[in-house]
Amino acid sequence: MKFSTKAIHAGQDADPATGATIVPIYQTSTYTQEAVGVHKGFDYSRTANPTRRALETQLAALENARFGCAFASGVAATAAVIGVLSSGDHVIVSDDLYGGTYRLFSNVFGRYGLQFTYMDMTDVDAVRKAIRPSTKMMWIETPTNPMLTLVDIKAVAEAASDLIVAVDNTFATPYFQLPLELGADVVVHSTTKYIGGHSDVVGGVAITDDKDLYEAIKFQQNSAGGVPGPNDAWLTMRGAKTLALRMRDHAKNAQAVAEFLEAHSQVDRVYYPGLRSHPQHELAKRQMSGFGGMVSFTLKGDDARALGFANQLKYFSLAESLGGVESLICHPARMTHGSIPKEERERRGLTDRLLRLSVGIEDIEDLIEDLRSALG
Ligand code: P1T
Repeated sequence: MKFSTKAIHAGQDADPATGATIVPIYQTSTYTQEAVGVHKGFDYSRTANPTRRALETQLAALENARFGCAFASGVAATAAVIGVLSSGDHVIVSDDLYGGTYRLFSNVFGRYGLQFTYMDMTDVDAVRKAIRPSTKMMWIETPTNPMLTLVDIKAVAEAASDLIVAVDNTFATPYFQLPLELGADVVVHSTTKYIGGHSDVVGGVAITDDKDLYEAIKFQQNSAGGVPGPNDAWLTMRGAKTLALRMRDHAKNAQAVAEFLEAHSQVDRVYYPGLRSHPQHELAKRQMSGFGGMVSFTLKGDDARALGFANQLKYFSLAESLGGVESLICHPARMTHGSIPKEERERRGLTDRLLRLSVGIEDIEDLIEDLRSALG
């Protein structure tokens, strides 16, 4: 099966009970058993629910994997993957990543004795040298949020050999990047973003083809219980059916926006892997089949100018999150990445002047006109 066929059919056979063509929302917490332990494979909805299972099957298929665990948010999925580790274990993490992931690692799991080293994972030799006897996992975000830096998944996976390699594939989506095929062991998504695609539901998923790792994540899912309800699972599954269509338009629009910004006299720097000026454009072409819908940039002038610009846009709403059909603009330093200390942020290039666009799938002429008039 090809990508969109899987998005529309994997896990989504007609309902065995009623013949409903579309997977029903099984709004139930529990299941009547014929006798103790005799049931149809479901006994309690934290453990398993048919609507959630359909979503898990659909999303695993999109990453060419067998197993998926859905969660109530992206950070809940991240927490479940980190939850397979034990106190004293060490994780190497790419040093530019979503602020909420940084906060979860440093301020929650750090207190439980897990150790995190944040580093520039574009330097694979340095990554190899940072491996200690206690290192158990590599955590890669690529492209990174918000600097759109790439990590060479294949090279890091080779350096990591017997470690667990986890990739947050939220920005690229499986439509443009398949980390498991490049040697990663587990993929995490905030399905709140492109997979759900309509900014109307929060969710996450962890996907793997490794049965033991799946069992360990599934144990976390059931034990810590951060599962999505059936309504949220259903909305996410509906959104994911059109992932390919949306991603093609997101990428086409983002390329046009990035090129427009790069050519504008008021713009200082543009970060988009699809630009020839992106330092890792060649890696992007090799590792991804498209460059995604996120564009970051700095304007000439100070941060007050950047904020003023953001407020003047008509179609780009000033909002956190990304990946919906509508365009958004965000000021990462004050919004999504505010939990990262300023010094560390700035070391990564995430200054107070940086703006991040989630380029939607509106007509590109309207988006460019909006940017042009706010820049003017
Ligand atoms: O928000 P949640 O569904 O819990 O997902 C967390 C998350 C994980 N990974 C990446 C790469 C993310 O970007 C996010 C969430 N990010 C935003 C809300 C944002 O605006 O960047």
